[in-house]
Amino acid sequence: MKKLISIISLIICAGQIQAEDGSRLWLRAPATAHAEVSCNKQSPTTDIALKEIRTQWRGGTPVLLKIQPAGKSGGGRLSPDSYSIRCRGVDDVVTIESATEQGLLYGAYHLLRLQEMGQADGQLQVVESPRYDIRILNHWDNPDRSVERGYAGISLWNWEELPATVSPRYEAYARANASVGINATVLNNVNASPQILSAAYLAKVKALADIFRPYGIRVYLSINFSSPTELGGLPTSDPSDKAVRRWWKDKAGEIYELIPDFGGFLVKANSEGLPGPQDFGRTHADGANMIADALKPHKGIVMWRAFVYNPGDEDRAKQAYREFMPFDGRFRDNVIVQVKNGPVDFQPREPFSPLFGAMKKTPVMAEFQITQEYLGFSNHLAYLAPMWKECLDSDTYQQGEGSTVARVTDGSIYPQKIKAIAGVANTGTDVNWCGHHLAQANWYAFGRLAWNHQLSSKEIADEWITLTFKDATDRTAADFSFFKGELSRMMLESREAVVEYMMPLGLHHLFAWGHHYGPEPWCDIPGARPDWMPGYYHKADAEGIGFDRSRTGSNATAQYHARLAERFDNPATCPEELILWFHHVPWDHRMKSGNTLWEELCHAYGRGVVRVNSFRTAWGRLEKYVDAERFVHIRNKLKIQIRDAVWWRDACLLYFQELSGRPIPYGVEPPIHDLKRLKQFRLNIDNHTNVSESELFMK
Ligand code: GCW
Repeated sequence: MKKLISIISLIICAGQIQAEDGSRLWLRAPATAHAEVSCNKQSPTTDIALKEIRTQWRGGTPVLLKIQPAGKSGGGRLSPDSYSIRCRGVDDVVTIESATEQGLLYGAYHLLRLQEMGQADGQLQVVESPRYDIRILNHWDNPDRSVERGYAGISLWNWEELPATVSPRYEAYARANASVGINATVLNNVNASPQILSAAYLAKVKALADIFRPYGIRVYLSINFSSPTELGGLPTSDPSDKAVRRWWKDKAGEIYELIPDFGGFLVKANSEGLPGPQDFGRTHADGANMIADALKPHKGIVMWRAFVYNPGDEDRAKQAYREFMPFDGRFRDNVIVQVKNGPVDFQPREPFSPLFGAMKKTPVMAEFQITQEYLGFSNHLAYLAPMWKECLDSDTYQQGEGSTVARVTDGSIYPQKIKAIAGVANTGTDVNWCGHHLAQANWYAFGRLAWNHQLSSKEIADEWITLTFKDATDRTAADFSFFKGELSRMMLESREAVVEYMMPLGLHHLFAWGHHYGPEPWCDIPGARPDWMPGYYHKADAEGIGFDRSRTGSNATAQYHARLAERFDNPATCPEELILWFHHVPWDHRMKSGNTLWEELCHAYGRGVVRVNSFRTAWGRLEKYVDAERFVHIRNKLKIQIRDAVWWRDACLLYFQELSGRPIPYGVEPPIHDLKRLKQFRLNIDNHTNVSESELFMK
């Protein structure tokens, strides 16, 4: 009998224990509550909100969800996603109000988040409205389920099985997004296959859109500009051709038949070999406007990317501005220009793109990269909120002081009809969604910043850590606060650490040929595009290092507002963290610290490695505060990160030392590698997705 009882209790326990595999993301509250909750409207979206609260709210007080017609909320134009949460105290009901069901759902997630943070007791007085109307993920997912620059398995979208079979992950994805305020998704790669617009694929897209809709997530697609030819069989895809225009109109009509709330198209055109209007002697505006016209009757929009650069140009960093500024004000009102945060390409540190604020008559949106193409894939800890905030908080000065990138894109300064922000997703089929448990924080942070760019990186990290780890083991509050403090410090320092061991002081694009993981500052492939070679960017020689973009060089500085141009132009006033972005600096140049540039560079590389080592030590101390599964996973990732940081430091310092001819200063750990061997070393990268143990340290 005794034996039987213990077997039964074992079974019951086993049923309750959830694997700490990261699959639950930040949504870990037990769904065991039976809260009293009601709503004055019934719909699939309010049903979700009701269920979330009913099963998770443990506050004791009943919750009331109330649709409150717009206008009664007072004040200027409120986003339809706005909501309020009110409660006067323990004896009062909690009331969540919004003009829309969507707003109620956001309010529900907010209330549950407060509960998990221990902030939902007593009085509540919350009013929320998002800064951007469109908070969108860009998936670089291909029809064959490979993911360009994806490091977390293959694509979530199982195109082959769709539309007949739908994975439960689709809904889990929608829920995770809704819980952080993300309300839109581009399903496929900007390097788009024309196939995505075929009837067969549109049926699959519709299946996903139907699942996402109740969570308030609209679907968008990336399109290939040559689709009229490639898919439609037309002899041309020239935007001024009548049949081409007709084709796009019909295609839009077909899509909206299936998906009435379809969002629109994202377009990469005349960039990196993709087709575009310039192939027919037309302009970006001609191309974007033609597509905008096709979408207009359905209220769809075009997000036209400004990521363009031609081989052989003197300075890649100048090209987007040069190509797009002449078209300011010449786009239809349902077009928004999507600009990467920096002028080159998602490097660990770049100045903001000069297009922000400069395009005054065209809505502009920022594109951030959540997936870590240039920051160690899903192997390195790199919490990216500080990087995105650095961009959002940068002052463009275009309309006087305080014209930050955030404010010139969120409608505070320019009367933009479309207000949007995009992040290139880091999700895939890995059980933990993002490859690295700690990379989930970047998905979370993108959503939170897209909602409110004034949140601090620390606030977001603390929230995410609490939601993701608080209930992981049986710990006291003091223990958890220690854990949170340590992990939050690691996360907040991590992006700077990556900058230091990869590309400090404004260096950029020192990556190896064939992958963007490891260093190859020496790489020079005969016949390859010069602007794909590290030497194009670092320009290191016996005199010094760095790209002269000042007025004595490429004059990229002139693309910024005069106040910044002046600051960037002068090595004495240029922020040192960007000095090699804007200047070719002699090795013996005196830095503010008193070190020469060479010494400063060495110290930065050295510091990067020291920091990552300190992360490992800190994490080691946290073992008893966290479940074994995630502890080990993160510890192993940190091991890889240290190996790579040392590899970066050694490759860069040893190579640049050949040119500088100066010793590694005292206080910097001397390289452990041999340059000749590093140059011969080829990383065995399996489809760019999984960099496991390399032979780097093998004899
Ligand atoms: O960062 C570069 C990537 C390409 C990418 C391109 C882009 C989707 O290396 O893989 O292509 O940018 O943003 O279009």
